[in-house]
Amino acid sequence: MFCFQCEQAANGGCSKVGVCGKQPDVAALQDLLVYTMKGIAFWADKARGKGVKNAEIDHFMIDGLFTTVTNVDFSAEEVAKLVRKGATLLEKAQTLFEQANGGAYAGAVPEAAKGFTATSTAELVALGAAHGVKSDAIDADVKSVQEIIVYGMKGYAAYAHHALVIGRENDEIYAFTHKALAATLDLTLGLMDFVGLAMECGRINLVTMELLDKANTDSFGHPVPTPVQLGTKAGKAILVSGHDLRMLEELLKQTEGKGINIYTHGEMLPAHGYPGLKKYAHLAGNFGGAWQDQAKEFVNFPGAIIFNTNCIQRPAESYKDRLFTWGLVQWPDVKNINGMDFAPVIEKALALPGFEENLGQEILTGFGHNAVLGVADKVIAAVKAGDIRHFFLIGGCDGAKSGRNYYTEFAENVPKDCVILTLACGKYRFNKLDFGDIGGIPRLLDIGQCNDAYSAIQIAVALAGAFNCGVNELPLSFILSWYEQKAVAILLTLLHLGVKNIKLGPSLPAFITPNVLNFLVENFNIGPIGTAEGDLKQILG
Ligand code: FSO
Ligand code: SF4
Repeated sequence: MFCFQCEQAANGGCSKVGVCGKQPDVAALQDLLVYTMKGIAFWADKARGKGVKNAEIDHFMIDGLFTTVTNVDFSAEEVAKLVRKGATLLEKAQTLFEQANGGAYAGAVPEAAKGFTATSTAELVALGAAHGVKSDAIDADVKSVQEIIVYGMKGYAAYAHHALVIGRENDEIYAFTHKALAATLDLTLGLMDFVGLAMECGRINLVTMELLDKANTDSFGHPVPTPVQLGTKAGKAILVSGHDLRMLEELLKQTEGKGINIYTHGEMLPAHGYPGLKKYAHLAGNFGGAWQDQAKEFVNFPGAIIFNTNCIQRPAESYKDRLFTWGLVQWPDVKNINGMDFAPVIEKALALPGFEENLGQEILTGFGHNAVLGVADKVIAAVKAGDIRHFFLIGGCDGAKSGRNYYTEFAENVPKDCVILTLACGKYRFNKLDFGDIGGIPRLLDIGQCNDAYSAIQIAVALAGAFNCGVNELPLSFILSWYEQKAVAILLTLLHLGVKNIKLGPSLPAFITPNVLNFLVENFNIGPIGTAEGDLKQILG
């Protein structure tokens, strides 16, 4: 195996077993899934060129890409099932094209688009091992940008999937997915073609985040500033981890009046701010820290636990029997709920002791674009009066590697006349600290999940409009932490929007070659984080 798609990649790439826990057979099957999707894309893109498309194929690409995101699917059997389905959809896509074309394709067909006959899991693993990231002999810089695009697509596929659960989709996302995956098979394309596609991938992620924002806010209302309880309430308990709000809503409905309290974990924290979710009195509070602490924290959760997206880690034996996954998330031997019937989770929670009443600290969430722009006049006046000197967006993913204390130190050292905007699970590095307020405006504003980068962009664009300048001229700095592929998608969105001077850490991606890094530095002045003190000094002059 070889995988270097996330920040914790060992020594430039995991080659024996994933630091995340991904086994070589699963890695090979995920590589084969991506390879198969490239083949599907070859035909689907051409079929679209003839005016023909197919919803099953489009949806499969979203599911397949999301499945290969870090910490989503660790089950060889489940990934193998998707590969088999992919092989039949490849044939379907080819047939669609040939029917529309009135005959076979006249040009050269790349190997990936020819399909395969292997079906047993062992055969598929062997085939996948021959089609890994490093299997094609192409220029290292081209490969680097191709991987950036594929990871960006994996990132927005997660968001497209959440939107689809709510019944929202956008054909532009599918069209680009086919076009860009097919492009990775086109040997006539050069480095700058892929750079162009990478920027377009950033735009498509913006389109996807907007789609999801609309799906979420139309369904549950706009988030409002909301205190969230970090202690526990007496009663049975279910912990929900992940990003999917529709799944949480369904669980809230099914547990109403049963004496079960629902707690959020990790990226579910912002759910408390949505009127359509906070109206459930048994949405009780937030439990634990960021995803990488789950194995030690879940031991102490006396109820059922369910993951509706990444980031799942190898479960400890002590809580494995009360752990569930939902939808595409899979861990071998952990029960998966496929669909919206949560009876097994509820039954498990009722059989467990639950919590005693032990209320604790409260923290605030719910500062989406609607809430922040609702008080824009106050914010703008505070900036004009010199009460707010600078905004720092300190956000992104948390992770296990050392060096992430930087973000805590940075937030702690932000001067009192500056405001911190945050989003995604990176906030757990500092969201329990008391930052106070500036004239009633909290100094720490939790915008939401990683996909709520859409909100952050709306806020930045509105501020730029109010001050009649570009986003780069605003007193606003982006201090980002990355871990997995959604962060790649968001970074591409910021680059597509022309955002400069981003500081990125805790380390730079292993899939970026020195030449590609130079390109990013020259064009966007993106740079690695240094020390909190040094970076703050440099930014504030
Ligand atoms: Fe974090 Fe995990 Fe939201 Fe990621 S929980 S690391 S960028 O999945 O998606 O922020
Ligand atoms: Fe390694 Fe990350 Fe790939 Fe897992 S996803 S195998 S940790 S690079």
